[in-house]
Amino acid sequence: MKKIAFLGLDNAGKTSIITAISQRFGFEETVAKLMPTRRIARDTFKFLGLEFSRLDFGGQRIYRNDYLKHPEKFLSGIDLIFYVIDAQDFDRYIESIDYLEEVLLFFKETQEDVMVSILFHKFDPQLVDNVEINKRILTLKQALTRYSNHFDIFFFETTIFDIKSIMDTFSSGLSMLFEKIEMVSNLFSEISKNYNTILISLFDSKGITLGESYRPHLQLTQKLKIYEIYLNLQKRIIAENRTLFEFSDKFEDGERFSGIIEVLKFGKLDFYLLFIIEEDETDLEKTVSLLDKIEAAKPQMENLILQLIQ
Ligand SMILES: Nc1nc2c(ncn2[C@@H]2O[C@H](COP(=O)(O)OP(=O)(O)O)[C@@H](O)[C@H]2O)c(=O)[nH]1
Ligand SMILES: [Mg+2]
Repeated sequence: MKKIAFLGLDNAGKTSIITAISQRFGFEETVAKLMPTRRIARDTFKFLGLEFSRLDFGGQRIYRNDYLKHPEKFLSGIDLIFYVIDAQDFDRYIESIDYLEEVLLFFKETQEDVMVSILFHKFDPQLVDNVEINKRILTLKQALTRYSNHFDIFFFETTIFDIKSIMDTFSSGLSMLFEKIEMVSNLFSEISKNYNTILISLFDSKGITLGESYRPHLQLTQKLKIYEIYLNLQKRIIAENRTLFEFSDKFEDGERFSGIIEVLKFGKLDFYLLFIIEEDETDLEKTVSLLDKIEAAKPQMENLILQLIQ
């Protein structure tokens, strides 16, 4: 059993993030009704056949004091921390860093191995080009790099208004716990070279990415378009009990693409393979045969997944 902890001050957005991850569709209503978390909320989930315990540490000061007073009781055995900072709340940056520092001190002293993902959360879409918040986040990142001598630290910007930012962050964090997982992305970039690939990606049934390879310079709006398609397809595949779906669509600029989503079954575990390529408008036959060719790569992929499942 692996242990994952969501830590940070109260109101940072920890419970919202967990809710978004576990629901993925239509979580807005649940998030709007969230109450402050009392003490520690726990749930479990499975990834690659391995059981994970997910701990949501209520961030009120009284709880924080309690955790820090008995860290061996609360923090011991954690494999991965998602440390959530409310990026919009400049006034509490210092308080948040102080808390992180104390948490990390425990792991440093006990020499327990822990991975740390730091989330600059509430980085909402309308703030992406905001100079002030970008400057503040950058300063904070610079201050935080001093921990990288002792810990594997990774930074992410997230917002619940972009579910992809959350799922990508969660997937990256989890994949740090699986050494071999990067082989999936490596295989995909190899395969991509042979076709006019826009995206090859492998998800589990909860939407956690095992690996992906995008066409270089794919714009954010294009990525989001693809992600929206993927979410809808996954919903339909489940609702209609299908294992395969072919589709064709276009980006805002008119560029057309074709894709296929296929369910790969391993015992009780389902994985989703998404393959999207540029459409060759002069020769649609060619596009169709390309989609066939992904079949050729499947044995390799299945072999890889088998190695990853615990
Ligand atoms: N603007 C914005 N608000 C958010 C975001 N995520 C969470 N919130 C809000 O932040 C508040 C605190 O969220 P909650 O998940 O309870 O924080 P927690 O105390 O860390 O668990 C709630 O009002 C949420 O609706 C986000 O990405 N952007
Ligand atoms: Mg909470």
